[in-house]
This record gives sequence, structure tokens and C-alpha cells, in this order.
Amino acid sequence: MIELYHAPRSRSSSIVQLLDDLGALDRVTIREVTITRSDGSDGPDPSNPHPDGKVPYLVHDGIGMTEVNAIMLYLTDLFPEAGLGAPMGDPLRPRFLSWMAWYGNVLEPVVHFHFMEIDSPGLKRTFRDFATAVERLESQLTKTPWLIGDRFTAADQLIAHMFHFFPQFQPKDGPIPDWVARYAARPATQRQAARDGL
Ligand SMILES: N[C@@H](CCC(=O)N[C@@H](CS)C(=O)NCC(=O)O)C(=O)O
Repeated sequence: MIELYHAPRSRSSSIVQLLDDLGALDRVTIREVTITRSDGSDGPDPSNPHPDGKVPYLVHDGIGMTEVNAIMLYLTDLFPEAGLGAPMGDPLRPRFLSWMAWYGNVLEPVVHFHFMEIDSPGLKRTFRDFATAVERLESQLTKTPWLIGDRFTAADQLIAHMFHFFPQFQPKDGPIPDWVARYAARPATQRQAARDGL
């Protein structure tokens, strides 16, 4: 049995969209919960088992897991038929794993530092900065339409979702706006926007 603790218009929407793309939505029970929103509204839901009261939280046969990128990796391995991951033996798996981890290890922190205007030499030494992260994406997206190559994967779902959800993070030109537009035009993105009431 698979359960997903979900709050609309959040990181867990990206998981719902991935499940839709994987053709696995009917295999998962979605449990909608409240979370504390960034404007301070709502609050944690006592029925949500996530240790920090956050979403997404996935439970598979009684074992829970957190972290949006780890959950996506897990689901693409669990439902490999859709070809949205890069399983063991796929020569592009190293690239796929790198983008999935880079999102959490680098992109999330630098986005927060950048938009909160935190300018610290120490943080910069470790994480570089938002402009460097954008350059990394642009460097790949000038070579290939999607992050690991010619096909859309959960790495695009994970990272393009952020730029789509927060258009203010997008550079005005270069390959990122085109990539996000292609992501936005995908039927699964449009179905998720409808589910989220966007
Ligand atoms: N590192 C976590 C972050 C999860 C997260 O911050 N989720 C937000 C929704 S997008 C949330 O639940 N916020 C409620 C809160 O901070 O209490 C992940 O990657 O899954």
C-alpha cells in the first residue's frame, strides 16, 4: 500500500504530477493535509506523520519517507515502465542522480539565500550562488532539451516545477524560459494545474 500526504500548491503537487505521469495515481492513496503556509496561514495537520509537519510524505507498506527528490527517485525506480527515471544499467543514471541530488544540495539553498538577500562569503564558498546555479542549468539546456538528454525525466519535473511555480526565479532569456514553457505545456503539468486550482 502506498500513501502520499499532500497539500495542494506545494512540493507535494510535484509528486502528484509525477505519479500521474508514471501512470501510478490509481496505485496511491492521497491523504490531503494542511501545512503552515509561507504567509503563516493554516498550520500543521495532526494526522500528518511527517516529522516536521511538512509535505510531501510518502508511506510504502508502512515505511515512511521524506524529501521530494528522494521520493521522486524512489517512485521512478518503483514504476520504471514510464521511463521517467534512469534505472541501474542506464548509461545516463549518473547524470540523473546528479541533478536529483544537486536540487537539494545546491539549488534549494542558493534560491533561499538569493531571494532572502543573504550574502555571506562562507555560504558562497560552499554553495556558490544563484547565478552560478542558473549557469549550470543553462549550460546543460543549451546542449539538450531536457536535463539528462533528449527525454523528459523526474529531474525536469523536480527542477522545472520550481521555476514554473515561482516565475520570479526565471531568467528573462536563455534556455530556461523555453524549458519551463515546454514543461508547462505537458499534459501532466496542465492536469496538475487544474487539480491545484491554478
Ligand atoms: N526538504 C523538504 C521540504 C518540504 C517542505 O518544506 N514542504 C513545504 C511545502 S512546499 C511544507 O510542508 N511546509 C510546511 C512547513 O514548513 O511547516 C523536501 O524536500 O521535501
